[in-house]
Amino acid sequence: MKKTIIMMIVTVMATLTAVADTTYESLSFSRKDGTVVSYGVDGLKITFSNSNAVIRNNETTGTLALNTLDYMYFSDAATSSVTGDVNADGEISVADVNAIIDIILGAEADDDTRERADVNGDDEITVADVNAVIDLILAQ
Ligand SMILES: [Ca+2]
Ligand SMILES: [Ca+2]
Repeated sequence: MKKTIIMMIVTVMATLTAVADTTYESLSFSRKDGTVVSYGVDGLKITFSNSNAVIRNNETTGTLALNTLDYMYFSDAATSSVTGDVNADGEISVADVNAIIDIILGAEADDDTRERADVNGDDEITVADVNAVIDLILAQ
């Protein structure tokens, strides 16, 4: 019995240590329709008003209707299921055009970001992806 309790304490402490050592970079929101949007944790603030969550960080501001949200989670990389949303802020905008251009010009980007930057899905990040995002912006 004593051994079991000690093992449980060790397990809990190991888990807490693991959590404390993990640096999460994004808070992701999964919507009921299956779409996901992420916000970087730098300067992250969430306020609630009029049945919306208003998410602000050092880069952007987003509004999510609470009744469309399924769950949220911290993750070590930003994710977005919106095609063309390269910077994973939930919107398709000129910031995503800039993100692709930065990658074309040699800026470092993680695999997830590179995957999002390949908007036309031909496994290359080129000016064709810039055009694809511009088309998406103009189609909004
Ligand atoms: Ca975006
Ligand atoms: Ca491409």
